[in-house]
Amino acid sequence: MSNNAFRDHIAHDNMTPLWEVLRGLTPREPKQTADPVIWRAETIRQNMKMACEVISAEDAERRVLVLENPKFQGKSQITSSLYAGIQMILPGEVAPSHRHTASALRLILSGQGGFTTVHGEKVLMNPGDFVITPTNVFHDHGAQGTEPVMWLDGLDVPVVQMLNAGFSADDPNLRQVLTRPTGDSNARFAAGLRPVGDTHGGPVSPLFHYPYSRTRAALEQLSLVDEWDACNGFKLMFTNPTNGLSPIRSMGAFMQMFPAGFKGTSFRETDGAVCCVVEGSLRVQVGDQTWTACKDDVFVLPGWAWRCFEADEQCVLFSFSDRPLQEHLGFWRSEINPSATTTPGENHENLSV
Ligand code: 1HN
Repeated sequence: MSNNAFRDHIAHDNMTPLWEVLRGLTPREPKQTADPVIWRAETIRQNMKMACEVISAEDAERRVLVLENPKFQGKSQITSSLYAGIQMILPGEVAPSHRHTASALRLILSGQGGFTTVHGEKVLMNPGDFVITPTNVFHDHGAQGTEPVMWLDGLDVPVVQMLNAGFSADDPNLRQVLTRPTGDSNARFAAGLRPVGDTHGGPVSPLFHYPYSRTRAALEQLSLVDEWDACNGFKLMFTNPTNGLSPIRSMGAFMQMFPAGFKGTSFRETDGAVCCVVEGSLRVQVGDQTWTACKDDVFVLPGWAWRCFEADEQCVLFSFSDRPLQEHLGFWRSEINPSATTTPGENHENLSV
């Protein structure tokens, strides 16, 4: 019997020969599944302006433009494991309260007066702030100032879909009933203290608002004292204060600073990342693409694609990825490009990490 005839024969029994698919199942190294793509701030703003004419936040439930990777058309994915979108809310609008299994993280891009209510606590959001909505907690958004408020959303939707573990529910109230005063979680958990007897410490962070003023000050201090990393400049990750891990276990979020004149070493990491420029501008080389990314531009660094950063002026960059998930599973790897031109000392140091 020929190989083909054999394959067809056992297909009727829902079986298939492993020897025909083995290499595909265990590739020698990760294949690039996502394209390196950039969404320019101006395009985002123009399309969002039109979206505001087309639908209200309440009718849309969430007025969001999904950033879809061309490699995942129709799938609402920006990488194989991440969802990203840009959300806008106009003064006085309500994005109704709901909850779902997928966790969300947000980077506020523009506008004063935006707020989100998470688990009964209202949080005011300013540009540069990092806010999370942990798994399965009610959340609604609004804008109480005079300006539209826009932010970048990141969710672990593709992971939840892959595991088929998703639930969702609408809140009977359009807006949540406030059960805790604004600032409560920050007072309890952001001062290097935590209430004695507190039962947090599980996978969900009790802290869900990380103001940019603090993030910026931390980066500034790092840059005054430390040597910069040859690939990533000065890079911080957001943490859950009760365990030092990522506030969302499936996604990590980072803020990094590249000093003016930074010329980075080429490297790659297995986690695909979504990046957004918060301050300044950055020259990015990734795969076969080269961009100068400016404020509020959003771009994708596909997992295991070579990337390299250069900054003529100081740049602050936000990013999120599935790194904590990969690290938890023991999958995460990084590598410096062996053909990268670095000073011998730098290269040696980084390879030994
Ligand atoms: C969601 O609930 C929000 O709450 C934003 O702001 C984006 C994308 C997919 C599924 C749920 C939000 C979302 C989302």
